[in-house]
Amino acid sequence: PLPAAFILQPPVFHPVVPYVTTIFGGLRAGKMVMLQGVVTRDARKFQVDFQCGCSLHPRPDIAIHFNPRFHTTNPHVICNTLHHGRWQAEARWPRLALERGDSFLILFLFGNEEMKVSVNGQHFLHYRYRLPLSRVDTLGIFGDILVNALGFLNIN
Ligand code: 9QG
Repeated sequence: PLPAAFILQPPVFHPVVPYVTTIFGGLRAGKMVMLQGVVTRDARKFQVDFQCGCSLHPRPDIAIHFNPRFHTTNPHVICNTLHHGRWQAEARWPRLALERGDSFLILFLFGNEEMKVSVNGQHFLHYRYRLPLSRVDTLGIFGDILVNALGFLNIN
């Protein structure tokens, strides 16, 4: 049989948001998720959730919630973890590398201990895992963006 690294997940073009998909084989160190899209002109916020399953009730754990917010006086980005229905302590980045109406390429790169995020080719943040990465098998994209392309890559 082929090693897992050879099993590729096809990219998705122009998925309608909200969009939820299975991550084939789940997440593990060395995987990367690429999101290319546009922030809507009147955006309030959007979120990319790396979820542990896709049940609606109860809500699944969210290992990593990446949440740019545009509607406050100081636009910012929150990352957090939802565990047993409870949000943990928010990690907050005061500067947003994105504005309403911007096109973007966001790369989520998964390492052993943390996820790194780059926005338009610039490192933006890293978020240390609070739940095991191996529990993540679902990606959810919600909120005020248009998605042009969503890709899944192995970088090792
Ligand atoms: O507000 O913050 C992240 O810490 C909450 C939001 C929640 C998260 C959370 O209401 O919103 O961003 O998925 C959610 O529940 C979204 C919509 C203290």
